[in-house]
Amino acid sequence: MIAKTVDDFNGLKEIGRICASIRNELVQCTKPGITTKELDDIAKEMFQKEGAQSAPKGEYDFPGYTCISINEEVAHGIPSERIIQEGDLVNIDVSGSKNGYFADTGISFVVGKGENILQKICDVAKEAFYAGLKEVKPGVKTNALGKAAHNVAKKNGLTVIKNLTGHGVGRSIHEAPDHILNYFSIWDAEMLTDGMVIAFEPFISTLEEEVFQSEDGWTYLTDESYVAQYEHTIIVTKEGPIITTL
Ligand code: M2C
Ligand code: CO
Ligand code: CO
Repeated sequence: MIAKTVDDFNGLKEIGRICASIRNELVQCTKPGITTKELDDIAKEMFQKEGAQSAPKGEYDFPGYTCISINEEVAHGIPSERIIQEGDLVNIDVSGSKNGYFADTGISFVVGKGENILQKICDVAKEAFYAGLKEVKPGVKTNALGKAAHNVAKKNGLTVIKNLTGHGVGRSIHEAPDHILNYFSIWDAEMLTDGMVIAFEPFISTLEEEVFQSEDGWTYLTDESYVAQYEHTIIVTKEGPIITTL
C-alpha cells in the first residue's frame, strides 16, 4: 500500500507494535523443553488481547497463529508438539492485522549455546537487513536492497536464499511490489515511492540458494545448509524509512 493519511500511519504503527511485542515475547519464552505449539498459544492469546488477527491464519488458513521454524525448517514452520532443544536454530515470524492494516516481522536466533556458525548467520541476516535499509528511499529500485543484502552475505563467505523474497505489505500481508529479492536482478526493478510499505526479509544461507517445500504443503526446508532470516515492515518516506515493527 501507499500510506498517505495520519490514520494510515497510525494504523500501520499500531499493528507493527503488536507484532513486535508478540515476536519479542515468543523469543523470551523460547527455552529448551517448550514446544512450538506452546509458543504459538502465547501468540494466539496476545493477538486476542490486542484485538488483532494472525495474518497466516486469517489470510491463508495456515494451521497456526505464527510461523515457527526449527533447524532444517527455514520458513512457514507449523507450530506442533516439537520440543525446542538447547542449540536449536529457531525462526519466529509474526504477521498480523488490526483495523485493516498489516505488519510482518521475523527473527532467527540460537537457543542457549549452539554452533558458532548458527550465531554467525543470525548476525549476518540482521546486518544484511540494515545494509538494505540504508538504500530505502523514494526513487530507488527494489533491487538495490537485494544487492546490498547479497553483498553482506558474500563478504561473510555466505549466500542468500533466492526463492524466498520480501514483498509489499500494508492492506494485506502480501501485496505489490510482489517480490523484493535478496540479490540483484535487473527484473527486480520496481521503484520505491513515498509512503510505500514493504517487508524486507533477507534469508542468509551457509550453502544452498533454494529451499524446497515439505510434504505438509507449508514448511520450506533445506537439507545441506543452515539458514537465518531477519524481517521488518518498513514505510518508505522522503524523511527516511520508518520501521513499524521495531
Ligand atoms: O512473508 C513471510 O515473511 C511470512 C508469511 C507468513 S503467511 C504463511 N510472514 C514469508 C516468509 C517466507 C516465505 C514467504 N513469506
Ligand atoms: Co514474515
Ligand atoms: Co514477509
